Amino acid sequence: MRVDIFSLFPQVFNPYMEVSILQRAIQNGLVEVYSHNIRDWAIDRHHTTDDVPYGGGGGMVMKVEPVFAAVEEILGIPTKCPLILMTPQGRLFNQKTAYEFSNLDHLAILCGRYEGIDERIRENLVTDEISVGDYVLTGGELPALTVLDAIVRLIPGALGDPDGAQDDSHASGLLEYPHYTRPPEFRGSRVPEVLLSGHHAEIARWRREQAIKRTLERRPDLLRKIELSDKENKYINNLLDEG
Ligand code: JBZ
Repeated sequence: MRVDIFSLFPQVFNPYMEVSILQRAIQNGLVEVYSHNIRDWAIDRHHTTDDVPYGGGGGMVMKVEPVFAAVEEILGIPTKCPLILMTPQGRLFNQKTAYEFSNLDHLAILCGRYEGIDERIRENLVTDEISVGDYVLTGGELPALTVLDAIVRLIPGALGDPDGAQDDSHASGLLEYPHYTRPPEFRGSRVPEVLLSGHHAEIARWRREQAIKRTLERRPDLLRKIELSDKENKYINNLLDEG
């Protein structure tokens, strides 16, 4: 997979790409990531990438020409690969979208800055608009890294573990069960006995129940989106009856 990122701060991607899963995936040739500085395509003497809004008002607007020039030079005309704009106006990113993007051979991400981008970039260049959440950020760079991380770890072989991402929170639609490692007791607080029992079927059942319980307590909205067995639904009803 190839990912091209267009940004006014392309250097912020490097440190993260030099660590963790992303670094290994790049080293193993599973993904190539290129970050491009939009300013390199600003042709005026001051390399201007923003301008005042038509109609007045505060703030600056990202100019259309440098973005078009950058994207067209790197991706070609017409651009063949999806170009995702990171914007608070986009649809919310989730694991389903991460799976969809991870199946692409080539993906491009445009990071907004300033108060906004010239609407013609949206209308004529961008194919998809994504937000990572309902909070205020300064630019699309951190959202782009978030999306990149979520996608790359889904590429087969990106995680060392052959079971890959299947147990992760949200992969099953449930939050994860509680984890413990040694020692078995710490300041009087014990690891649940079932995990020390070596009884694999019991452990699997306990974990599934804990995942359901935790999701019910913290993210009941997620439970409405997934299919549970009759037994699991009974377990939920029991939890609800207990109050
Ligand atoms: C995003 C000005 O550029 C921005 C500002 C906020 C912002 C993004 C880009 S992308 N928030 C999000 O994903 O929620």
